[in-house]
Amino acid sequence: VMAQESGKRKKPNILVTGTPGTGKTTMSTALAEATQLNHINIGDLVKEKNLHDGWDDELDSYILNEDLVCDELEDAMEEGGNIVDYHGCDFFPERWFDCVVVLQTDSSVLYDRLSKRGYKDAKLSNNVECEIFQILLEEAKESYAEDKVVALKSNNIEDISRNVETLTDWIRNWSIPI
Ligand code: DAT
Repeated sequence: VMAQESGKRKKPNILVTGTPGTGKTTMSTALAEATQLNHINIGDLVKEKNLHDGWDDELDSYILNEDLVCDELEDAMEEGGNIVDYHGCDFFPERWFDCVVVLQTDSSVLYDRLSKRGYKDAKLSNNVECEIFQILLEEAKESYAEDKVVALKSNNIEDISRNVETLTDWIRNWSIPI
C-alpha cells in the first residue's frame, strides 16, 4: 500500500528536521539547488501566510497552527518534489514523506552557532539540551517508519557537501522507474 501511495508521486518529498541551528535551511537550500526540488521553509511560510495563532513571548516564536500549515501544504505534497525544512515533525501526515533526515550537531558547536544567532539564557540552553537528548531523532522515529529516518552529522562545511551528495544520489535513484 505504501509503495502504491508514494508511486503516485513522480518525485519524492523529503523532510529535513533537527534542532534549530543544526543547518536545515543551509543544507535544504543547497539540496534544492542541486536537485531542482522545491525548498519549503516552514518558519518562513508560517510568517508569510499567517499560519499561526499569535506570538509566544516566553518561547520567543510564533505559535504555529498545525491545521493551517497542513492545509496549506497538501496540494504541493501530493504533487511531490518538496524539501520541507522544520524543527518539528510529528504533526505532518506520515504519508507525505519518502525520507526523513534528522541533522545532528555536537553540542559545543551548536552552542556557538546559536549564540551567534543571538539566542540567550533559556532559549539557548533549551535548544542545546534538545540536541543533547536527541529529541528530534526520537520524534522522527516515533512518527515515521524506521527505514525512512536517517540521522546525518552537520558539524562542518564538509558535512554539508557530503549530505547534499548523499541525498542527491538518493533522490535520483528514487525517481528511476524499476
Ligand atoms: P537551521 O535551519 O537548522 O536553524 P541554519 O541552516 O540556519 O540552521 O544554520 C545555522 C547557522 O549555522 C548558519 O549561520 C549556518 C551555519 N551552519 C549550518 N550548518 C553548518 C555546518 N554543517 N557547518 C558549518 N556551519 C553550519
